[in-house]
Amino acid sequence: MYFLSLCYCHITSLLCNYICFFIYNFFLINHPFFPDCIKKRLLLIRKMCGIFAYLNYNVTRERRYILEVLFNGLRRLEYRGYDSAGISIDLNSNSPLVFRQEGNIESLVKSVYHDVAATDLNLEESFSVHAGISHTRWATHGEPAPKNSHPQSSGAGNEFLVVHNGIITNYEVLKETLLRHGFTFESETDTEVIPKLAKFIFDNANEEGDQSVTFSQVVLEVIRHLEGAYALTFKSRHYPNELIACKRGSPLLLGVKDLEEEASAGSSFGDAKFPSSNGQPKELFLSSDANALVEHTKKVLVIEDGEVVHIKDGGVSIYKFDQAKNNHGGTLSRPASVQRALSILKMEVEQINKGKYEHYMQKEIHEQPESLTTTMRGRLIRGGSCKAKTVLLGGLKDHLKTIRRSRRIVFVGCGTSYNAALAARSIVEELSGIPVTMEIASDLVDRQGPIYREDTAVFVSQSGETADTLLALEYALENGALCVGITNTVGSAIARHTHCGVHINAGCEIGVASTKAYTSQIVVMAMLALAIGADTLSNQARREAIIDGLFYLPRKVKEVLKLDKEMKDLAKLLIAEQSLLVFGRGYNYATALEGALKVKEVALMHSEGILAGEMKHGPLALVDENLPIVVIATRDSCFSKQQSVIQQLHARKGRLIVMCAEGDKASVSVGGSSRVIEVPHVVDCLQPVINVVPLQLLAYHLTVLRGYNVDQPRNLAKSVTTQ
Ligand code: UD2
Ligand code: GLU
Ligand code: MG
Repeated sequence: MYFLSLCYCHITSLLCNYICFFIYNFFLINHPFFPDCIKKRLLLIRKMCGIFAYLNYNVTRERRYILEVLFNGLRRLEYRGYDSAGISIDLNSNSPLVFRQEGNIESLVKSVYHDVAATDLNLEESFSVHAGISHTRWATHGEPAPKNSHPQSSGAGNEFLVVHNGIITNYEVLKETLLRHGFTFESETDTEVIPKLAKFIFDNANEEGDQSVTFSQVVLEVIRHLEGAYALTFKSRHYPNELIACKRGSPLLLGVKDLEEEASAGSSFGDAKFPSSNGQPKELFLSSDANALVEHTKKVLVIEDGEVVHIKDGGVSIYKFDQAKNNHGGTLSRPASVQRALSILKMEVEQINKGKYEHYMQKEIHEQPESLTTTMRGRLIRGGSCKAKTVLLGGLKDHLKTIRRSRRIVFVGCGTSYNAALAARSIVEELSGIPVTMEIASDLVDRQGPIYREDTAVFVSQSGETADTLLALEYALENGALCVGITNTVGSAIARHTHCGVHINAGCEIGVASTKAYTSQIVVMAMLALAIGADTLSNQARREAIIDGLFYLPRKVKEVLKLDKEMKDLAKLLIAEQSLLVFGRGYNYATALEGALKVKEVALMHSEGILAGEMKHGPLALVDENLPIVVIATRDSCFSKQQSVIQQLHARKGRLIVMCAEGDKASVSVGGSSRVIEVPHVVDCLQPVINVVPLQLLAYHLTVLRGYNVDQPRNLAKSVTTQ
């Protein structure tokens, strides 16, 4: 009905608009025969930001407390996007207040308390039930400014308020239609059409005499018209103390804290009851990320695409949005609810605190001995004398035969994850005997490069939500390859859509520049090589040596972390430089790329990782007595070649910083002029795990000394969920 009425106004206006609208709404949204792959592709184009909502039910909370819960939620999510933020709480149940501010969360906090003081809003006023929503934005449509921040509103009186993570791809046609119906728009966002559409649908239902239309019915009708990717949370003056959450593409979780249960027994997996409206006091949370939930509760529901979650009277109902079913009826149909179970988060609050460290990146660099231990836990079998040393990757054991039979292994990733795969490439080739090719995810999709049924495609992503990698995964699935995921995030899109995979279990990584996830990824891929090669007798001794190496690796990483002070001193020397080159080869070509990437990402200094074998084919022209150059020359089959690279750079008066194995100082410093970083020696294929650590420390200290934001570098977000 609404769809038809929306269409009608277009027919009566511009024909071209009509055609456009028709194509979008009828074909893209409703037509069952529209190719799924195109629909899916649209869903993957999305941005990352944070949604956090808090609803207290039958438990008295002061306004100040509610505000602080929301602010803390946003602080936990700030790493996901940080150009502006906003919040909505109630003045009373019939009039929501909205606060929006550009800049980081602290500027929002400041402006809220400033406004509160200016308007004499009582912070001590308490509510036995209250629904608050908040948002941290990473702009896609419209500059960071208060008017473009979320919540976006249906207009005067804030009848409907929406916070949105993602992109609405058909917002232009929806906006035109709404404009024709007399709506005026204040922001440049795509999001603003959503609350306005909600009001339009709500008003129409009421005009038609359907006074009892529920909040979930309104939202189900709204999302029927939305194309693109989103996580959404709705709040409305017409439905006080209720919240609606839904998603397609972008992640969203519900957290439930049952206060009575907590007071009596404490909760274990067994009693994770689904919240019902039984009057028991509880607190409910919605969040883009488990990070912001874990301090409140571990009982969560990972909301799935197409689900609409309705929180009302302390109960939660879930409705399934069925895209194929179009609603042609005069009134909004009553949806049937579905049953879901809560699950328990395996995350501790300590994991998301900085502890004794000043920055998350610093903490994450220093916790690598522990994160690597966790990555390998239960997966390395180094049994007694009769037991062979082997690895066990639970997620792959049923697929190893297929992988061994594949003609080619294709590693797909972006940024740091690509570098990790590159670091593991040669050991996978060596132990599996299968050719390994490397693909940058976006480039594979751009080229539509050949992927065959006989290929094993391995998708590497810390967050498991990287849009480019997801698109490449979808492409490989369409082409029939066996798709393997390597990700740090259980339940992420890549973990769900791959045929099988390995969770790296590195623990939550909050610093935008990846550090501990990189080393854990390498270790997982080395274990992957060991698992694939496990059926070959000829390389058994080599495999056992690597397993021993893995076993000692955390200890060696602990040793290399002692270089912290030395790297800080080096950073002091380099603080004013414009540029830094890093030369590596073999196993450590990836280290050169990753070291340079870290410096670029956080210290905002130009830096390039160069394959040392390519030196004579161009980069040598840059060498002079000013440009600092790091050369990685640890012990492996390329060592003598790196010695000769050092000679040649020295001959051009290069300003060298050489990384070598302990005890090798004399063999790498020509004429005693270069600075030397000595690192512990480990088995060659694991050496990249050790070698990257001093470079991570260098990037970290350079950033701090140059006065830049370490954890939230300029223009970057933790998970790049946009193309
Ligand atoms: C699983 C459990 C772990 C513990 C262990 C006991 C999970 C997430 N892990 O760890 O908690 O109980 O068993 O032996 O419950 N997968 C993908 N794509 C990816 C990543 C993983 O499909 O990108 C699949 C994988 O094939 C497997 C499942 O997810 O079926 C869990 O993978 P994992 O690496 O966590 O498995 P495992 O055995 O180490
Ligand atoms: N597309 C929306 C905007 O630009 C939401 C962006 C986000 O995910 O933060 O306002
Ligand atoms: Mg990255």
